[in-house]
Amino acid sequence: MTGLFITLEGPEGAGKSTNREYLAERLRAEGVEVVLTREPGGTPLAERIRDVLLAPADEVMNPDTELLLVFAARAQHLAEVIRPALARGAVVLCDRFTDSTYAYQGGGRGLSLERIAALETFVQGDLRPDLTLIFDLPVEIGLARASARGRLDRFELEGRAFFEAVRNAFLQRAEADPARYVRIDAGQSLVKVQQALDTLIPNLLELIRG
Ligand code: T5A
Repeated sequence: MTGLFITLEGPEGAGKSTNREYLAERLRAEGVEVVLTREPGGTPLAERIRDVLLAPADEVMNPDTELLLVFAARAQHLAEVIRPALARGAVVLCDRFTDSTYAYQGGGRGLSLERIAALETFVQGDLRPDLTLIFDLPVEIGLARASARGRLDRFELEGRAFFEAVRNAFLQRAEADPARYVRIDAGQSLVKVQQALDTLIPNLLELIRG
């Protein structure tokens, strides 16, 4: 049995965590086993790597270090959580995955996409998400939502140009592969976003039940 791997992506404050819970509730109500997880993180060791990635620090993190830490956390997460869950037929709902690496380390930091792709294959083999929901919204709205929560993490301290590049990278990836990506207008009210998610549920159930 093989499960279904669904990732939720998008810039800061897009509502990925909020809507991950919503989707999980809707699928569980249909009797589906759902594993909720996130990146960077998802296991105790990967969460420690997350802390290193997100904590503001005086020493500037080299972009290659950042890239390797993201994939180190991912290797642990895949081995401990994602692959076992998929092997037993569960639906994995993951808040961020490798599209975030293409968007933040590729688009934001300007690292080579070929290098990211090489690490993607090294760490994941041929495993890719079955479906990716891109929660898209104007940068200023997302940053306002994120900063309303208080202290900013190391990424949230970046400037507007960084986040515009991140957003564009997500949109380009979505446009290049419409079979895998669904763009959700995350700048609308939460009720409207969740109405948009509701329309996806019948298709998701069809995919899950094969
Ligand atoms: N990263 C990650 C990389 O650089 N490379 C990688 O490969 C990976 C995997 C992780 C950071 O790591 C970077 C990217 C990130 O900077 P994170 O905390 O997981 O950080 O990600 P964030 O995007 O920063 O998480 P946020 O919590 O800010 O965003 P979410 O999850 O998209 O938003 P959410 O659901 O927490 O909502 C934020 C606030 O907005 C409200 C919510 O109630 C909440 O208060 N909200 C809405 N308000 C109005 N209307 C709506 N439609 C709303 N939806 C949510």
